[in-house]
Amino acid sequence: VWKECMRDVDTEVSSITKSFVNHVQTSLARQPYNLDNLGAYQAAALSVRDNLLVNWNETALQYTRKAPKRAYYLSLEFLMGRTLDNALLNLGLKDQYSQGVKKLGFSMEDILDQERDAALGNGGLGRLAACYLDSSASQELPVWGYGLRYKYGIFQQLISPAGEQLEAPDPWLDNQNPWELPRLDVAYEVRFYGHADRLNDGTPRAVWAGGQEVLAVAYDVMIPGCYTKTTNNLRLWESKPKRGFDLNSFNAGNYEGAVESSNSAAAITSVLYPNDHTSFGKELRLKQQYFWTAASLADILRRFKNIGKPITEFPDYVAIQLNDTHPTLAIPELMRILIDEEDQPWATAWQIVTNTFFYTNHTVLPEALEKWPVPLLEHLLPRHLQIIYDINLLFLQSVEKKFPGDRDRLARMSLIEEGFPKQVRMAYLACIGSRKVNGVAELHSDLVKTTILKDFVEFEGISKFGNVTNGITPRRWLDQCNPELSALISTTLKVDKAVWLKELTRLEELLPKTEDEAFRKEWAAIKQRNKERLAHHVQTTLGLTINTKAMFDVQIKRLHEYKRQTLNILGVIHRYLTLKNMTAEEKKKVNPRVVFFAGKAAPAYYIAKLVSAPSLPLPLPLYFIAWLTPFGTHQTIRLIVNVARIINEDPDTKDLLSLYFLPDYSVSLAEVLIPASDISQHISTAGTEASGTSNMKFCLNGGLLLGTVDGANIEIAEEVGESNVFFFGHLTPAVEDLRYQHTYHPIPIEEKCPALANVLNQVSAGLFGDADVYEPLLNTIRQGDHYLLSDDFDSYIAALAMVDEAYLDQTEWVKKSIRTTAKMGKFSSDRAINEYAESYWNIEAQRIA
Ligand code: 26Y
Repeated sequence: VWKECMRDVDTEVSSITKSFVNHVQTSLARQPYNLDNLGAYQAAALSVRDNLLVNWNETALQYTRKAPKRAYYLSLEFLMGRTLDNALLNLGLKDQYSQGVKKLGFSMEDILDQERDAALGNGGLGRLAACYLDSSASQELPVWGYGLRYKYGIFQQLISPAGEQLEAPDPWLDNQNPWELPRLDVAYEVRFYGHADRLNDGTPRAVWAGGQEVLAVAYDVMIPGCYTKTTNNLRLWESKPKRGFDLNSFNAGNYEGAVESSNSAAAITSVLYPNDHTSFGKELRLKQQYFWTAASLADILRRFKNIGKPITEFPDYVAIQLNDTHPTLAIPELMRILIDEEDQPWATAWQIVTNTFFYTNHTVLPEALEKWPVPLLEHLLPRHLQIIYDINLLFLQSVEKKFPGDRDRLARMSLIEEGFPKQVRMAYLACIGSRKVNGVAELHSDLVKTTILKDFVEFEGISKFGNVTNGITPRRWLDQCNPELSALISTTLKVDKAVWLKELTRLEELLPKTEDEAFRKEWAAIKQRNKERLAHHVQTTLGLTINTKAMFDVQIKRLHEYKRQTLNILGVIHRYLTLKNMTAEEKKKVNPRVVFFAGKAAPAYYIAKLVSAPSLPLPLPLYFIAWLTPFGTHQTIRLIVNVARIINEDPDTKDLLSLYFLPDYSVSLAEVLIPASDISQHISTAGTEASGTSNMKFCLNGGLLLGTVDGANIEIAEEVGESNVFFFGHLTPAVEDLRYQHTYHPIPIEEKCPALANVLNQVSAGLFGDADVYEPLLNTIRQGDHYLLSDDFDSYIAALAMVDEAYLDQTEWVKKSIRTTAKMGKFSSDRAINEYAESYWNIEAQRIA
């Protein structure tokens, strides 16, 4: 067969097999006859890459020739997942390749399964960046991503038999990565430390010299659009020592000293910080942020200069989107370049800067808002601190002008927060340095405007502040993860998926089909097969047998107090206790339920284990915080695992209720879980989840939503109709008052919510073992209860009961499911990215011929 394939080049499939065999023999230097699945994956990937490269080169060439305005998406996280399947689908080559590898004795499914996830992100913010790249390319928009090429992505999560989260490094680059192109010719020097001396020559210029210089080297990742030639670029920077090692120390016999600086340079991009929503003020993290923004800006500037326009026209050719405050140093960095290197007056420089940047806020939780200690900045980036102080001075002068004598306001709005140490408020810097500021769902954008940036709205005017509701790419989150549903939609709509995948509102044409019984049957059968696919996955990976006749109830997301996985597990215990008290007759009416959890908790000590970077002695409180944070969420995992152990073995209940914590949640696992869900939970305390995006993914796949009136849940309900979602809990305006009550007029939990008190007491009594371990977690609910579990528990249980009842009427349930999918058009990331392109960046689609 192999020889035959080499000869036959007439058909597309044959040319695929030919290129495959060619890569096996040349790129991999292996023999075709004893190739394993990993080798087959690599050969297939290299062959697909050849296709992408042609388009990628063509795209780059045309952008250079036409020099349109471009946008750059700066994100410390890109949670890409796997690439091969996505590339095949976007290129429209999946069937051909499947046939090709089959001819050679491989199965496409096995080959796809060999690929490791590129997991360079924590969660929502990183996956959003990945969806936006897919949409930019698919919409033919000239958008590049800039990020870091971490050697280790998000840690691998293992769960010990006792239910503890263990973290192992994720050395995702250990196998060769066929999707990146090392660009050793694209490199920039980045400086740290040293000293900054103002010239005091009547200009604002200064000279920054000395310190440490490291090299940023580019690695390019091709981003193919769906059914278009456009193939954009994601440029990831790797840090390298500027010189290999210090020859003097080496000659003096000091080997460790000789490699020290090279080690510390390499450490910069060694590992993704695994915390989202809790900022620690660590030096290495700040180094990452500067290293990445400096290299990206240098690269963007070089490209702009090739056009040959005056620097004042920079914002006519460049828009830069800041994905949260993580790249905010780009603002003082561009000021530094314009002033110190381009010799621009301050006002001109500030004009350019504030017309170039756009800032997206992704959270209003105080612990996630970045603040950098002034002493740390002064030490690491002395020139940038000067510039930040200058920006602040001029800014506060203008505030004083508008609100004369309002000293409180000046203190509130200052970029510098007083204290020990003083800290720079990065969200404020991002806000005043940008042209537009946006939140990620209607409610969240309103909260940004009325809480954390209220003073800035009053000062700068409301029109600077907007909303772009998040979106998800239907390519990965429907066509790729749920091929059967995708095929059914194409048949039903009587259009090729190439059409509706890019015009997602066409899903509305499914609506009349809710009344078509044969269609409903087919719809339900696909859901059932997806449940079986998940069960098969769990069986083969964990050896557990799952009841596929049950309702599948899923909560998958980072573990966080505010996301309230604890509420879910306490609800499960409540259900268990209720079942235990039922008669056999009563139990007959109960629909079986399987509850799935997955998600990673921020680890306590992780970075220290992976890198040993020199660290500036920080003030004690900062160290202290780093010791304290993640324990609650670790206890929640432990509780889930131990509850599962008891419940899944209880002969009285196990047919009606079972529970699984699937370890090592990832994009690839999500692709199996989401299409299998009947109901998914998005149950954050109102006002805390900025948007959520997995809620959109579940609904797009016909899963119903159980949630609070928070984030994008609200807009989903607006689209699909409130009768098709299960809402519960207090609303955002009530939260502040409730918290006040908890602090100043606490009501004992026995009185306030007896059902919850009973559940907590059973856990305390040791029903699930380890009673002592859970006590701190339970006490956060009994006292303080910052996330209002005791306020929402009763309505949560009521909502769960409504789900049960609705599920009994399968006809009506399937109708809800179809309606939900049909109304998800708004949540395509194509819509979102077009809003950014039109309302903010002012860029246009470029047809690549
Ligand atoms: C400062 C540092 C510790 C930090 C690192 C990562 C802070 C925050 C983050 C990540 C935040 C994040 O993922 N936010 C999520 O963004 C999604 C996309 O907009 C939203 O859907 C989701 O509600 C929000 O929590």
